[in-house]
Amino acid sequence: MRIDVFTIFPDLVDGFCWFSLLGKARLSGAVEVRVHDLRSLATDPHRSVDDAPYGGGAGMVLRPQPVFEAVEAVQPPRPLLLLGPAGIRLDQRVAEHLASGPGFSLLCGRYEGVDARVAEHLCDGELSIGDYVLGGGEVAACVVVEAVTRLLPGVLGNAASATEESFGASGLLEHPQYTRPESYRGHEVPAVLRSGDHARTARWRHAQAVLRTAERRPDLLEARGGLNDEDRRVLAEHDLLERVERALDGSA
Ligand code: JCQ
Repeated sequence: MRIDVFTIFPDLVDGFCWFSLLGKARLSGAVEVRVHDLRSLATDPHRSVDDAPYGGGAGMVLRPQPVFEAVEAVQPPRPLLLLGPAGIRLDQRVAEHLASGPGFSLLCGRYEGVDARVAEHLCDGELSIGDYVLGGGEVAACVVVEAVTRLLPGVLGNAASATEESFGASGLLEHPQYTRPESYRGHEVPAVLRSGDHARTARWRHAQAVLRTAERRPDLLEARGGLNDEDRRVLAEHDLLERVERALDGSA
């Protein structure tokens, strides 16, 4: 997979993408991240990329010329997506969709915005990472690259971890995880996890995942069609069915 990023802070995005899992994915060839400096195609002596808005108002707007020419010089993989709060929201489904193709490109907006002709006549869509405003799209680009890359074949050490986790096939939040020691400051690891009974452990984890989702993200449980027979069975086994039903009633 190839991902191209257009930004006025290329070192920020490229640097982030060399860390941890992402850096390893680049070294292994699972992903090729190409970061391009929008300023490199600014032609005026001051290499400016922004200008005052027509119609007046505060702040500056990213000019179309450096953006169009930077993109045209590279012919990056499509879709080319503008990052900004007006875009469609990134979620796991969108990340999976992007991970399923051969590549895509990201354009980082900045200032009070980007000349509207860029979104209209150069980009293929707009992508948001959430309902808040950032100073620029760079951090959002890092989020998108990381969320997509970890889904690529061969990137996660454990092939199961991408599907077993939150928002995987189950549509549930993850069950709680514990590691050593058995007792920390008087707080014990649940006995079932130390019992060696793998079937009972799996049912307890399932019950915990449903409980967490019901109490913290009832909207996710609703979206997967509420509780099924197996959910009810493992919840009843652990005396959690009434607590989960109360949580779901309270959220309706
Ligand atoms: C991304 N959620 C918020 C800031 C204008 C395209 O125009 C702009 C882009 C930005 C940067 O992106 C975000 C963002 N997802 O703020 C202002």
